[in-house]
Amino acid sequence: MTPAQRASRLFGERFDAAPAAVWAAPGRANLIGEHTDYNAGYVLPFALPQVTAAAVAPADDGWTVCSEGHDGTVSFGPENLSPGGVSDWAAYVAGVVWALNEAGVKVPPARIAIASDVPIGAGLSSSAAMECAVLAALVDLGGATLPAQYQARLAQRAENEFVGAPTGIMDQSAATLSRAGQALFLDCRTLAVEHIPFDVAAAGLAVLVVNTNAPHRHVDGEYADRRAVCEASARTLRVPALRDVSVAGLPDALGRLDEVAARRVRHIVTENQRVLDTVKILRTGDIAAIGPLLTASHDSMRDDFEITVPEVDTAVSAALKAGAYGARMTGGGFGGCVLALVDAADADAVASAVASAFEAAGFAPPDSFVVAPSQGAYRAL
Ligand code: GAF
Repeated sequence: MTPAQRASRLFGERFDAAPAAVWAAPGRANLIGEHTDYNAGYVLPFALPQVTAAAVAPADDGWTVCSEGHDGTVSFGPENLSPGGVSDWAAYVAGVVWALNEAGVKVPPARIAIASDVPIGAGLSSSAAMECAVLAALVDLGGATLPAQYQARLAQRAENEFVGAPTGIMDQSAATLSRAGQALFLDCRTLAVEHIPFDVAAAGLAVLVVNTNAPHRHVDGEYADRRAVCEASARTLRVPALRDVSVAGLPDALGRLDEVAARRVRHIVTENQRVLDTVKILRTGDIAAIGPLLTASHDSMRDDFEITVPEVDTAVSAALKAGAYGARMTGGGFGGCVLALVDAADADAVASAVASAFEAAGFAPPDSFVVAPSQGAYRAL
């Protein structure tokens, strides 16, 4: 059963009624452009086939939500709609209701059931998938129409201001705006979007995602720290954001920063350039040729931005050794997933090579799966 069908079934079980609509929104992998979004830079994510589905129907008052894997239901009303008013997983749902209210979009009282096949806590944006599915479902239920980019912005507000995670706009944009067979080239300053052909299967290639299953270590604090260092560095350099430092201007900029800040800034500036270079190559149709840029991005995250962990580095090295064109950690870091660009025929062999390397290193086994670039939020039922 798809997550949409499971959400619909769960709705029936918990609320003894049928949903009025079911919406789905995908997790994402980021092809390249890490930690550049909150520096007003460039990102190039694509949507995963794995989605979170939200089944909804009107209610008399307030909001009642349930989710697969969690007993019972959680209810909240207008009195709970301030940051901290709802905790745990239901905060992502309440945050969406809050963000819509804040934007003056009337949200109908509703019952909501959620099911997902996006791995949780793996750096594949399960939270953005939930926010975007719930948001699209509630907007639909209320009979409103909101531009997709605005929906992404409101979902980000839910995450930033209600849940309290200081993330950028990439994940909610990918969950909302992506198209099948394409990567989403997003300028995080102007929010200009371009869909870049990325039909790996048609090119005889595959994107292998390796979930390292490495326990996330201090993710929230480390993410906030990286963001704070980037913003402080932009102030020192007297630019609005690190996006405004060019590769040519980098040597001068680095000389004005302390050693750690200099490395953080070098990652952001070179990573923005790598996104632009990747887009340029993808436009030629030679997908395999982006491999070295993916690997260079990983090296930069490992050495300069320092957001990788041994499991992630091991997965990248093993994938490259087994013949991947390029490999890198994807997402915020400190655990999570690696993506490797491989010949489709080699995907299983690369996955086995990574598993063997994990065993040799004494790590818990990883989970590997091939993903196709998929579409953003859609009405599923
Ligand atoms: C997380 C955040 F949510 C994104 O906004 C982005 O900063 C990413 O980490 C790193 O590129 O997924």
